[in-house]
Amino acid sequence: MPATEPTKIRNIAVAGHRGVGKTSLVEALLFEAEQTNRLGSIEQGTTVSDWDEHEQRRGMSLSGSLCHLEWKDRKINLVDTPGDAGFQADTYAALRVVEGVVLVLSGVMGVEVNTSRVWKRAEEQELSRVLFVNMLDRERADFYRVLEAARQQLSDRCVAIQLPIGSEHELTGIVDLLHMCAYMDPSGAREGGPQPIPDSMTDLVQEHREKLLDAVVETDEELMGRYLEGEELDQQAVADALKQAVTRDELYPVACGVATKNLGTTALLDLLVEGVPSPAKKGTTIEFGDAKQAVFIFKTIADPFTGRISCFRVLAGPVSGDTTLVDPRTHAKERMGQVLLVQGKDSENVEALGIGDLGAVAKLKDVITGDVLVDHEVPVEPPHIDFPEPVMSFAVTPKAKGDEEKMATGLRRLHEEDPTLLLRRDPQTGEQLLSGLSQMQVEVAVDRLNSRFHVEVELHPPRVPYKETIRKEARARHRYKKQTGGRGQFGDCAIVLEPLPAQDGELGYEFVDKIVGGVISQSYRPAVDKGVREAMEHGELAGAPIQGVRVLLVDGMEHNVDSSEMAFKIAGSMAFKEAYQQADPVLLEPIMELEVTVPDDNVGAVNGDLNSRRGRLQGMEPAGGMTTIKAEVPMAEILTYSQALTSMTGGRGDYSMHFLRYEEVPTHVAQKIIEQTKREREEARV
Ligand SMILES: Nc1nc2c(ncn2[C@@H]2O[C@H](COP(=O)(O)OP(=O)(O)OP(=O)(O)O)[C@@H](O)[C@H]2O)c(=O)[nH]1
Ligand SMILES: [Mg+2]
Repeated sequence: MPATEPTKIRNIAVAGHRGVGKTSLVEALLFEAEQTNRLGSIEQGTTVSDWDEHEQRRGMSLSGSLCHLEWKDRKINLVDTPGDAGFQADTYAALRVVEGVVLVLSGVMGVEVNTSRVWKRAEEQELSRVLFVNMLDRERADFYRVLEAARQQLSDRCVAIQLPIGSEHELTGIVDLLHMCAYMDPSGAREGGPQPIPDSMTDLVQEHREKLLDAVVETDEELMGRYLEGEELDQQAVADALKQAVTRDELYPVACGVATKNLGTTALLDLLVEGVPSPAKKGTTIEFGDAKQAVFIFKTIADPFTGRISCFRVLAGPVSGDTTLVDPRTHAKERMGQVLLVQGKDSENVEALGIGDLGAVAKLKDVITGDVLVDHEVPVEPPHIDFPEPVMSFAVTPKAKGDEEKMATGLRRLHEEDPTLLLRRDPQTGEQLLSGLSQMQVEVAVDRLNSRFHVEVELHPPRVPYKETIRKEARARHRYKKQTGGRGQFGDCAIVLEPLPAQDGELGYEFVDKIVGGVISQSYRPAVDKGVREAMEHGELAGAPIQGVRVLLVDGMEHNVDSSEMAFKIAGSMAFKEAYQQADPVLLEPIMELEVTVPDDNVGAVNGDLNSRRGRLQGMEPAGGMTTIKAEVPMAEILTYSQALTSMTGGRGDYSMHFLRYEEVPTHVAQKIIEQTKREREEARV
């Protein structure tokens, strides 16, 4: 099979909030395009893209999944991405290898937190966007309400390109406003050909067809002229202008349907082919110098049996099997043994993949997600994917003694799959800490350790990543001196600490050399900085790292025989500790942005509970019998929220949270943490 021409490829990420039907939609698209023979379901664990046993057990996507289909002589690559906040690494990576995004929304819930997050990312990457309002068969679903919400909250350039016929359980089909035809509900079978638009829809269709035409011609002057002169615009001219507008991010068509019934897939596939740019048209921003062959690795699967599988996008090519490429990051040669076409968990060998295509390769040696491989070493800067920082840490221990190494190896492999999952040793307590974006992400990692690497581990209560900072200026001088027998030690420095305001929400550190007259030699000054940095790793209050400090080195003294870097490092460290105590040190805690969706009846109880967790209510949005509550809550108070929410709502509530910023811990709470740290330190000492 020859490589597909870039003009004939469409690369699409299917993204959106948790549980809006992305995987079901991908399943329906594959089925409609006759790539599969039956429509799998989440409930039965039979979808192509949620193939992992943990995904099937939990009924949700946990990682990105690559699929492909053919439609009207075009190859459409689909990356089904997870909607849950804990698994966003794959979503963000997928957005680097596509030209377009199908943003799926629930017809009941409309624009949700992750809808907006994905939108923002897509905007940053200048990706073409199509919205798909799903679940229109559900009670309280309302296409027009969701369309309005998208126009208000995402962009007023969102415009309906399809309309539902009927609503909720009386939904019978959809209208394609571009081709002016209808598709009737196939109830899970293949969709069948276009039908005439039912008479009952005439007025609505006319109104929205006009809005669509207005929006399209507004982006095309020539077409606008013809339109204003009253010319009947032909189908092709409108479709062409629409595609240009979508390519330039000037228009966001809003499609609709019911994924689980396979309703709306024909019109959506047509739209992806006609309305979304190919790699030839939009291309990639990832650098590959003058390489003739180049690939970008956007996903790694750590399989204990087949070894590592790396999913890639071809930047320059074609790239065929048996090619050797080089990774400029490691300078290692990497053999692309067999190039694979991926369909969920299945793959088949292909001779070659052309520019813009997505595929995979097994058993590369040292390649990680984010690497660019090239045919000869060119100085390329691999793109920065900007993965979210892990925010939650749990201590982990293997259940069986002696499994430490096995646990660490397994977790390292899982980190290759998901860069937001980190294992590190707490230098203070010696514990192994597993950090991630959410409790569920860490729990899934534990499940996978067991099923794939056969290590059973225990998770201990998560630790809150406190920080410390100062509120006022302070000065201290320390002399470190040992001058008895043999070579002595002498270092003396005076430093001033000042609060350093956060930049872009990040607290930093600055060291400023203010020495005049050479009272300390140039060569010893960096040692003071080093000593200060060491002291800042563990603050006095809770052993947390200190940030948001500017240190001025203002004075000091040296001894022409006994001074050394070591002596100045110790002097710097001691001076810092002394000054720190006088600088009004305070404890900072992470604040999470929480979004809880609960049945209307539970709103009172949930709000009351959030209040007792020091939560601050930011807003409430009722939609279709459920209310979404937005609040800011300290991470420390919400570490074990899932059980509480389940018991308050009888299992009908759902929540997601993201790290927002650091804030000062209120005094009465801080006091308890400081005392607790003190006790732990004393216990550690005995
Ligand atoms: N009634 C109805 N249910 C749907 C529809 N689409 C999906 N569902 C159901 O909604 C649930 C979630 O569907 P998924 O396809 O897993 O949603 P997702 O967006 O992939 O979820 P995550 O990957 O976990 O973010 C499943 O129970 C589906 O059967 C729809 O159009 N109508
Ligand atoms: Mg999914």
